[in-house]
Amino acid sequence: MIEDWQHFLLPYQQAVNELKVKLRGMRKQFQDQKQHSPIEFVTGRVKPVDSIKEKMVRRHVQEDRLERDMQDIAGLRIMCQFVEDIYKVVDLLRQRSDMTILEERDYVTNVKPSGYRSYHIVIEYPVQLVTGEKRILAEIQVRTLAMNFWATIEHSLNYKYQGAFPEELSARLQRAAAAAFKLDNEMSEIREEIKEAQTLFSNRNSSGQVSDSATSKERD
Ligand code: 0O2
Ligand code: 0O2
Repeated sequence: MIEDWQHFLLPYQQAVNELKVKLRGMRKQFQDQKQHSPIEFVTGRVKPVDSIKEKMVRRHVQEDRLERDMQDIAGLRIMCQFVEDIYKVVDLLRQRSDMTILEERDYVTNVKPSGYRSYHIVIEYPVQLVTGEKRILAEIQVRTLAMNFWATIEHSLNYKYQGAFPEELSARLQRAAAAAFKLDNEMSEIREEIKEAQTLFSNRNSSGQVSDSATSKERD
């Protein structure tokens, strides 16, 4: 029995904190180069203990297998503007020497029956502890803003209905997923135009001619 969950989760919290800094640093570097960043923003969390326990029961994970069999105790999310950016981010992650990719699940191309889309990467990440190095698993979900919008809404509805959606709601969620897919396609079509406009805007910003946008603090 894990008695001290706080102790168990400490390396995971450290990994999430470190990875958030590193992934947000990638965005900063693109901005510094006055280039379009394939990363729009990054979030991360350690799975709450109650969710870990619930998933252990649902997936029949024994406690002695928890560290290996539950891959998303440390979870990071990378949001992108365009579908193409997702694959750019995945390539960038593949090139890094500070993490090892163990698995990739492409739900962007292979959409889940629910309508869920995202690119999932499971990594092994070394955390430096005072007791030595510990290699933990973490899951990085890479998705567009539209995919994130849909997944966030669907996830909260799932809490309410435990996956058993009324038929009407289920049909609406399917239509919403299709609309998000269409939005991503439309944005991809005008991607070069948007990127050019954004580069122009950020150049003017950095030379101080135009005031900061309302959301930039949040994203940086
Ligand atoms: P809930 O109920 O899940 O919405 P910061 O101050 O920005 O450095 P902070 O305050 O920890 O750090 O927040 P951050 O990193 O911006 O975002 C935390 C949120 O990210 C969580 O919300 C999760 O919703 C979401 N999140 C990020 N990655 C994952 C993931 O891999 N899986 C899941 N399930 N969620 C993720 P809350 O606040 O924990 O609450
Ligand atoms: P959380 O923290 O509540 O998000 P499984 O868990 O059985 O679906 P597996 O093999 O563990 O499958 O991993 P998978 O499918 O690669 O990724 C699971 C995670 O992807 C989920 O975490 C969700 O964050 C996300 N996800 C997968 N399918 C859906 C979906 O249909 N809708 C939404 N909104 N998110 C989905 P958890 O475990 O649910 O935890």
